[in-house]
Amino acid sequence: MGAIAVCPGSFDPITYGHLDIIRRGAKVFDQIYVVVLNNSSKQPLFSVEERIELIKEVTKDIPNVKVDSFQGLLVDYAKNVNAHAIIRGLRAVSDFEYEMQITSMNRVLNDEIETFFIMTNNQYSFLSSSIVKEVAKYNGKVTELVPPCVEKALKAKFKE
Ligand code: COD
Repeated sequence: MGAIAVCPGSFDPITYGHLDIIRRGAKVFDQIYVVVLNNSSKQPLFSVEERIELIKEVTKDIPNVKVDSFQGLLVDYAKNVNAHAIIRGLRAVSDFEYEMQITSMNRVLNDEIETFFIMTNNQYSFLSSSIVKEVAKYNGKVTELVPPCVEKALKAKFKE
């Protein structure tokens, strides 16, 4: 059995920043589960189903990626799929405090699963789903920030 990692997030919606972390993770681990979870401090724009469809579309060329969703704790999901690791991306120093908090909490909940951080690609260091939604909401161009199907979905969402 190879090494299995879970790449968790809100992915509301998936951006080129997320995709870069998934692609790089998929080169190191044998199997990656990209899982949409609920972040209780965020109010999502896209439904879980919509987010899953977009992630599936943009990762369809990566054979060792599976896309899923889960209602509950990340560590419980990780255990369900026999994962050895959690992958998270790090952008600026501002990510660090939050990441350290959830990593420590996850370790208290299950100390057998290790969290690995992948440093953002410089090109995407400023990029977040929130910034993309803000730009798209006011009709700004997001072509360099998200894959074409996500850009289309954002346009449709803000027309509603
Ligand atoms: N470059 C590099 N990495 C990036 C970029 C970028 N431009 N953009 C985003 N990322 C990384 C983020 O750092 C993160 O690692 C990942 O991509 C996903 O980001 P988001 O913003 O979509 O997801 P989050 O941070 O909202 O996800 C939080 C979870 C949903 C994973 C968390 O709330 C969770 O685990 N919820 C389930 C309940 C639980 O178990 N809670 C934890 C107990 S404390």
